Amino acid sequence: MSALDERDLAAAADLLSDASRIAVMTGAGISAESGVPTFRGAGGFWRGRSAMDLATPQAFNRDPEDVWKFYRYRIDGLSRVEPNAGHRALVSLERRCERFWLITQNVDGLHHAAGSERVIELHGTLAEVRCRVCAYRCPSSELPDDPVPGCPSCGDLLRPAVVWFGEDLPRAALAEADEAMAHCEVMLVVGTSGLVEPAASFARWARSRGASIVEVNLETTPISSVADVSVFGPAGEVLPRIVG
Ligand code: BJW
Ligand code: ZN
Repeated sequence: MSALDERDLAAAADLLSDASRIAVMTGAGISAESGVPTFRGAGGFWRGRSAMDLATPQAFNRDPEDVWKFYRYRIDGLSRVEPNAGHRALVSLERRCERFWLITQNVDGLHHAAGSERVIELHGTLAEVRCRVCAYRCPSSELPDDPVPGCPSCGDLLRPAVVWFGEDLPRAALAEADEAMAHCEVMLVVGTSGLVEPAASFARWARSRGASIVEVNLETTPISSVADVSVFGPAGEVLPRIVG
């Protein structure tokens, strides 16, 4: 890994320290240093198959047992991972801001585990499961052991409480994200490939409403083209240096 660019770090730190209304959006990259695999790139495979092919309602309807094996593996894995310095830096940022929004695409619960108070979970959570049909929901820790768990309320199938491709995002989360983009002075975008909509468009929307954009990633992404500053480096090293 090459050294961090000190000028980019200073520019990002200046933008953040001058702002009191900050929105942060995180993706899988912030949890990579905790050992949670990302979706795209070398880490995005499970038993040789793309995670993307399993994260669809079509895959679940076709073979729920197969999709449950993948999600049980991930739910079980979460008991062994912990937040890293990147998650913790965002807790400090929340404490010092007048207004703060933490929007995450992640379903791993690590922002909550780090101590972030209000987290807007755009793509749901692995901490809960829900019925495919009725309103039944319960913690994943109460998931029955069956290969294809059934709903105790209506008898249909339980599924992870995450958002798959082609599904709508939670309405309340989208409304809060919209409020964040309308009111933030700076939007900090961390560890996302910027390929999955609608989250991929948030930085552009925030910029069109007057916000400055700071990006933290290992590499250039589509978000880099709208960012005022892109800092290239691991979030666990960069965030503690730029949030003060
Ligand atoms: C580091 C690092 C380190 C690594 N430090 N950085 C408009 C146009 C075209 C298509 C659409 C559109 N609107 C909607 C769509 C369809 C679709 C979509 O976006 N498709 C595109 C792929 C083309 N979107 C949807 O279907 C969404 N629903 C929706 O919009 O409903 C209305 C609608 C439907 C259909 C048509 C039109 C409207 C739902 C999206 C749900 C996404 N769900 C998933 C799975 C969640 C459950 C699970 O976990 O299993 O969410 S997919 C997956 O991707 C997951 C992630 O949250 C999401 C984003 O991934 P992320 O976080 O960016 O991770 P990676 O792996 O891609 O990138 C990691 C990054 O970190 C990289 O850049 C690394 O460099 C970096 N990195 N280590 C810093 N240490
Ligand atoms: Zn049900």
